[in-house]
Order: sequence, then C-alpha cells, then structure tokens
Amino acid sequence: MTPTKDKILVTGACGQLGSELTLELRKIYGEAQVIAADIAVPKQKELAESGPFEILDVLDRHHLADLAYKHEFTQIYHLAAVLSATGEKRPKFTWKVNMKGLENILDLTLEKGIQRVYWPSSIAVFGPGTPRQHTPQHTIMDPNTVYGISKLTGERFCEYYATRYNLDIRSLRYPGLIGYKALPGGGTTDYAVDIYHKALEDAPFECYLAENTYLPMMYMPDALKATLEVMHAPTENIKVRSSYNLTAMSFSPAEIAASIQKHIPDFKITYKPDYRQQIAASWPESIDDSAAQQDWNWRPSYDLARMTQDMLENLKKQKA
Ligand code: AKB
Repeated sequence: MTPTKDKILVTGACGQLGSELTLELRKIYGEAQVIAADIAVPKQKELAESGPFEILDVLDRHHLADLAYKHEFTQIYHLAAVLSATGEKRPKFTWKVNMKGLENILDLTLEKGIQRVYWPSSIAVFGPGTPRQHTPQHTIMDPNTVYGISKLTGERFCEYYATRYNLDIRSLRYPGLIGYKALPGGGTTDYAVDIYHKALEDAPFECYLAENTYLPMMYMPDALKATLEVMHAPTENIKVRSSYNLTAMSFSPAEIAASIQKHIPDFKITYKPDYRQQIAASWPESIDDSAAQQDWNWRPSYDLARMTQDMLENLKKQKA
C-alpha cells in the first residue's frame, strides 16, 4: 500500500497508543523503517525486540536534529505528551512538554523537508461552553485544563504551519482510548481501562468518576484504524487541518460496569469522584464526527458490548 522507502519516527512510542501504533506501522512499512523513540526504554518485550529504538526527550531539539540526520525520516508520528489528569498536577511541565515538543517537531519538519506528520489532539480541546451532545467539528472551544489548552493551541499551530508553509500535518481529536496491550497513564478516561483489569482480579472497582458521567470512547483497534486511515488518505481528502472530531461510542461508568457484569455477574463498582470528575464534566458527552465520515470514510467497528467481550477475552489470555 505504501512505499517501503519511508522512514518513520514515532515519539512517545512506549505510551498506550504508541506501543500499539509502532507495531502496526512496522507491519506496514517494515521493522527497520520505523524508529520508536521515548524518554525511557520500552518495558514491552514485543516493542523492544521488533525494531530500532532511540532514547529521546522531545524538548532536546539538537538530539532530534541528530536523529533526523542519522535516520533520514520521511514521516513523524509525534505522540509524546502529558495527559489531562497529570497535567493538572504539573501544569507548567505539561505546557512545556506539549507545546515546545510540538514546536520542535514542526520546525524539524520544515528544516528537513519531512513529508508528513501525525499529531494527536483530544476531546479535551472542548470546554464548559461547548455543546456537550454531538459536539460539532466547529463550535465554541474554551478548554479549562492545561492539557486541553495545549491541544487547542497545538491545533491552531498545526493549521498555521499547514497553511503558511504547506506542511502535510494530519490530526485526530481522540476520545478516551481503551486497549488491553498497554496501560494508559495520567488521563481522565483511564478508568475505562482499569475497570477491566479489576474485574478479572475478582476485585471491586472504586471509580473516580460519578456513575452517570458520559464520555466519548474508542477501542484501540478502531483508534489504530482511524490513525492509519487519516494518514493514508489522499491529500485532497484532508479538508480539516486543525484536527478531526472522532468517536466510536459514549458510555458512563455505570454502563461499562453493567456490560462487564454480563460476563462477570459478581463484579462490583463503587463511586468516589475526585478532581478528575471536574475535568470530565467540562468535556463533551458525545461527538459528531461526520466530517471524518465524509472526508475519508471513517466508520468505527466496535461498540461497548463488542469491546467488553474482546477486552475480557484478551486480558484473560494475558493473565493465564
Ligand atoms: C485523557 O483522558 O487525558 C486522554 C484524552 C481524552 O485525551 N485520554
């Protein structure tokens, strides 16, 4: 499908999305063509053993330039970022990593003539003034978390670079991502991964969000599919140069618990909302992703019931 002469850098490759996306990219482009990079060495054996790895702090622009010289990247997936919950604990650090990291990548792209860049945005770009149901692509955006502010600024920055310098930057506003291969870290939506692990340990789950808190969510195979589809779409189909709204399902903690109870009837959930409740309450409950559907034919494959069945099956195999 894609020429093997492409050389790809994935920053944040050890994260929840990066560790799976790197393996998918290696299947498509060849193992040696995809350079995984992160601030620390990978814990996941499959990731560590399947191709080249570089230690990289995205704030170190000189090291980034050295790596670009050494590997001659043609594409970058810039995933390294601090997420919403950690962001509220370390606002200045989050701003620096998320903004300076993106600026370094965009400047490198310009300097080295890199052909295409992927950069993830998030539903966190929306805020309390945004319509919460079927949130449109273009609407009021008043994020009140440092993570959300950094993602909205990043979107404006990406569109500016794309328009002014003709850079080919593509982006998706991910909802909460759920997968069984790697744990998320520091997000507000992480409960929807942790809950499956607890259910299989026969342990009760204490949820840090209130039972009726709806958030948009997506199973990892759909997130991988969407990312590769937007990156492989013909240039003329990419009409949104900030970031595309994207969704697969919306559910509350009570609903995900009920879907687990269909497989594990004794599973128990309790609720003790903390500071993350306020973050979740400022985000959309559901997303209108019709622009992605129209422009590059986006269709998700997993709903809550199908995801729960697949998560439990795969986690059981992993734990056996
Ligand atoms: C988070 O919860 O911070 C992330 C996100 C929705 O961007 N999962």
